[in-house]
Amino acid sequence: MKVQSTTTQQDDHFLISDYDYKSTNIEKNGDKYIAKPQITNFKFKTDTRIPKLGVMLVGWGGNNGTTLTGGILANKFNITWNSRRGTHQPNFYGSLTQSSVIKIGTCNTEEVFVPFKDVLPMVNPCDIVFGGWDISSLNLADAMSRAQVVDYDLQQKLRPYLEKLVPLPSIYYPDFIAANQGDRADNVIPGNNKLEHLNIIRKNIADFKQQNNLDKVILLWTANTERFCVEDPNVHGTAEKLMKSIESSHPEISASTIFACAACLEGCSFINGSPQNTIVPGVIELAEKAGVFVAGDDFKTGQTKFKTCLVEYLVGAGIKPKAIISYNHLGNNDGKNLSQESCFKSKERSKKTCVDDILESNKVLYPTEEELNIDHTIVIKYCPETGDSKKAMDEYIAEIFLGGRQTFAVYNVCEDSLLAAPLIMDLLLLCELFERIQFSKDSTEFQRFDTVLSWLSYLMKAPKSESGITTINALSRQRAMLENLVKVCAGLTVDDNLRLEVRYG
Ligand code: NAI
Ligand code: DG6
Repeated sequence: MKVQSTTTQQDDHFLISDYDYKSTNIEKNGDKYIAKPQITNFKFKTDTRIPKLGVMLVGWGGNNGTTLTGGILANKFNITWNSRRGTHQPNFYGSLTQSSVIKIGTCNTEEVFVPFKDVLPMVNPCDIVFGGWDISSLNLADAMSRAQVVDYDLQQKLRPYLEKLVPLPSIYYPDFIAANQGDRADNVIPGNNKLEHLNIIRKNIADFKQQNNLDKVILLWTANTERFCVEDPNVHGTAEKLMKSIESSHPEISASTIFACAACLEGCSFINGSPQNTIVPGVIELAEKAGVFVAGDDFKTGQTKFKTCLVEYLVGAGIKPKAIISYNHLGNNDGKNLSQESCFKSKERSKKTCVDDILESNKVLYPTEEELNIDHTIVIKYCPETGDSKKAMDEYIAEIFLGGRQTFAVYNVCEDSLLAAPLIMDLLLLCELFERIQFSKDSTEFQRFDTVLSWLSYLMKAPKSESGITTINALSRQRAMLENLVKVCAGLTVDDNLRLEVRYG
């Protein structure tokens, strides 16, 4: 795709687009709103050179880590396999960047769509070099068998590639994850000195980058859900305090926070795929200083994606959700870890806060704080026999016209990691792309996006936002935000769905 426009310039290295952003400033005058439309000029500069990208996964030997690595290798080497349903070709279904499309315009009256990945130059997932850590020493072939996610025939075909991949020893603070994980922790960096741990992880990152001749590395936590650390401004509040707390091996510094700090100190962006409060203010300050991004928290894969879609639809239709009861049962290692109350609490929070802003936006349905406090219940049960095939059952009870009730009962079954792996890939590819984009507002100097990369909120259950920026959870708004950003950077028109060119030529 090539954009021909007076507002877009391209040379060998950069694509610069000029965009007049239309917004509306609202002033309150007593009980009246005064709306003042305004236009602000933005320029977006995208470095079109595609780097050699390395990714280090924390929890590489888990269900997500093995499914992602094996799935990408299957695509890279076009490995086909057989199951009782026949012969399968590898694909990237479930990946926003690889398997979804964006409308770029109209040809006569026909709408034209292209793959998301073709709007701006992006890394090909098959070119990513993977590495990482796990507290379990199994090589990735054995770890994939343990995970029981991928069809047996594909596991066998991937074995020669995966058995050479062995996770690095990791740091293990048993107090932060469930006690039932202790029996797999046979690949652990010894000692209790958190500063030494940080330095070892930093060296691992530097070695990985150098040995694989990489332009950049991104770290992503896909290890077990930790309990929340007890956040304290004196311990976690600034970069300096955080480093001091690491030096003194403070008990409330989690393993995930050590990895986040190591990433920042090595100049790598860090993504938190679990719900715990890894990205404390001190980490954000470290990231800011290093000029890298942090993003989180907790991958938004199935049940929550649906929830933020259905609740957006109901509230958008003027229907009032009054209760959401979400059950899950699953039998994989994630479920085993979440069977401990402290870890469940972290997950409960991210699964529960995901509709708050959608409800809060509608003061017709929810005029008071009390009414916003709907009956939203989260239950997770560990049932080993179900393996990675997670069952999610939700009942949504809403109030309709004249005091009537509308109830939806939703049953969702799938391999959790077959949804998570393509989503993880998207997080990595988009994070890398956003490292190459700069913007300038009203002809000021070009700058990078804010340190906390809330552009990725479509992929997160509890999206972390820059301070002062409200979080958006509604799925269609999150997707529109991402789609419009890449379109604007490419010099394309943002679609407001009026379709005037189709209606009136
Ligand atoms: P898993 O339990 O199969 O994998 C986690 C891996 O992390 C294990 O291999 C474990 O040995 C390792 N680990 C634990 N502590 C570690 C440490 N300190 N350093 C290095 N490795 C460590 O779990 P799964 O299914 O892969 O999920 C991973 C994370 O992603 C969990 O926190 C889960 O809640 C979260 N998540 C998963 C989703 C999914 O659909 N699979 C969706 C949303 C979030
Ligand atoms: C229990 O629900 C296990 C969790 O790890 C979830 O399966 C995972 O976070 C995915 O959740 P969701 O709501 O995005 O499908």
